[in-house]
Amino acid sequence: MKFIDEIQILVASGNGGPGCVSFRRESGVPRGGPDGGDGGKGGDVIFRVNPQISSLLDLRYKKHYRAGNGLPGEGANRSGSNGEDLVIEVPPGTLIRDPSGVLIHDLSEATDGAAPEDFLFLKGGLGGKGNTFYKSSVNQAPHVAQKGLPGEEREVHLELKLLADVGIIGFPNAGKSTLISVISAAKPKIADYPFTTLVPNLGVVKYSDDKNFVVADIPGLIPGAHQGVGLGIQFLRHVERTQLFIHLIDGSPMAPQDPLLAFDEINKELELYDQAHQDQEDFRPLMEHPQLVVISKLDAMDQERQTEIAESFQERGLSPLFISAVARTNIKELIHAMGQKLFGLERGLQGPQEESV
Ligand SMILES: Nc1nc2c(ncn2[C@@H]2O[C@H](COP(=O)(O)OP(=O)(O)OP(=O)(O)O)[C@@H](O)[C@H]2O)c(=O)[nH]1
Ligand SMILES: [Mg+2]
Repeated sequence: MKFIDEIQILVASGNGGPGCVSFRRESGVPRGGPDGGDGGKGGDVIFRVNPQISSLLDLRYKKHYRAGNGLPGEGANRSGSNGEDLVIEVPPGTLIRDPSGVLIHDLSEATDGAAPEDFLFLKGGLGGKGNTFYKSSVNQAPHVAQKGLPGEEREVHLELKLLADVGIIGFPNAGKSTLISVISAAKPKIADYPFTTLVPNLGVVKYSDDKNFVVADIPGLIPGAHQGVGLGIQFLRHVERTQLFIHLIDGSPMAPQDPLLAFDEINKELELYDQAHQDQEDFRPLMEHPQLVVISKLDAMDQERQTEIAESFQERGLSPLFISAVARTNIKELIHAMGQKLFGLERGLQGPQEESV
């Protein structure tokens, strides 16, 4: 199954209704004056954030979305009804782009946490004037009325970036899904072969009584990912807006490559991805995200191997955290470290109270 997080649709605002040509007909009044009403206004196209929606899935069944047309004006100076607005509901974090990729509007949450306001994208066409409008001292019986103005039609590309705080990145099989399954209620598929995860999984991690954060487990990355090799590339976009990466590296002796080499290869991919996307106006370089370096599968390595791995990273000035998701070793410590990175600033850099973890 493909994860639908991007979709292209055609949206159109409604046409204005035509004005009406009509004359009063009353008994005893042989030639009544003009009484044609105005046409109704076409409906607008509005994008609205609905926090209950978490994907663009619901929009995939239809390609064309049209607001209602304004109805024609009628006699007796009755205006036509306005066309119904088209309200397209999207999940928070949806970006609206034109088909060439230029950002039209960002429906992320407002910075104060409030839901973003409705985005009026296309206005409906104005209704035409009825012939009453054209009555003047020189033309008492105008036989003209205005056509309504046409609505607008635009192709738009909707894109959803998952709103996760933390992204777990690493090679396939590193244990990313296993980790998210022990720190959150997420229940992703876990298996002993690469590319088990085909779509991102989101999990909410409880940090303290009043603080949670969202972690995203994405499909594994491999060299060449930035050029589309493997699966991971299309999902790097999802972690672009996270504030923190867990860089997870398989430390077990069965790992296909040396942990430090694996670490470097993934970072190289991030760098190449950044180079390829640097011209995009709203892009946040992946290499600017702080990383917590985490070595997985501690239960499967002996002390000697652990020391070796630790030393190789220390030569780079890095002190990775060793965890075992299976044995639940250092999991609390990892959650604590994530929370400190995420909320440390808010708490004046003092970090959380020990007992709140
Ligand atoms: N011994 C041990 N095995 C682990 C641990 N964590 C994960 N594994 C195993 O490693 C394998 C891969 O785990 P996943 O969680 O599916 O790995 P992933 O990184 O999500 O893999 P992809 O989705 O393919 O990218 C599975 O066989 C897990 O049981 C751990 O802490 N200890
Ligand atoms: Mg996985």
